[in-house]
Amino acid sequence: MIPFRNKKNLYLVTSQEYCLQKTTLEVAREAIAGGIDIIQMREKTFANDELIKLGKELSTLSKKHNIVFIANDDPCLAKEINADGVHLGQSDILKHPIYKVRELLGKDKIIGVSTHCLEQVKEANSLDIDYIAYGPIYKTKTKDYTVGPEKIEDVIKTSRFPVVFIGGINKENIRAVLKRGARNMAMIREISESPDIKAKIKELKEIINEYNN
Ligand code: TZP
Ligand code: MG
Repeated sequence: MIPFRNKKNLYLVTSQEYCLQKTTLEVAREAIAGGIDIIQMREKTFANDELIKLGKELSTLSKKHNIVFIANDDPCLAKEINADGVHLGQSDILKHPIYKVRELLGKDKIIGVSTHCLEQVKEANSLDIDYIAYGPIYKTKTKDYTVGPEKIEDVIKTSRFPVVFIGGINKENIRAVLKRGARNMAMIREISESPDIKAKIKELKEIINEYNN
């Protein structure tokens, strides 16, 4: 298992759709200036050549600033752009069995898997992966259901991996997630739609740092 570099991580999931007037690359640059810890490229509308181009740019940028960079959905893309790892959903791991992904990427890369219930959290414990995501905690634009914050403590206790919480998290509700023990938080809109991304990241990290260990 490759641990995250930090104990608490603010994790930006990119989406050009929610970048308002900016490009994903510009949003990523501002997020890095604000102190983001992890960036995942998740661009559902991009063609493969666009993913490779942006992916290589984000990969180079992330390495320069010592940020963890993860590609979404596709282990081969992750390898091609030299990402630090790949994030896979429940349907992706049917197409790409984890042992094959591990074989392709090697032991020094990060593999993350999405979970949406305690059963999937338990199943993930038997996989050769490095972290899980759990959500959507609150209402979000990319999913038509929520799992709520109620099981956060159980998910953390059950998982042998670090857990990243995702889905509708913003500066108004983040304390409810932190109060239940969450320390890794992923967001699209709260960061990408902010008119001052650098300030937003600082503000979110200050709130996260109000909570110990
Ligand atoms: N997986 C679960 S919720 C979500 C993904 C990719 C979207 C999170 O976006 P936002 O804008 O932070 O709710
Ligand atoms: Mg996926």
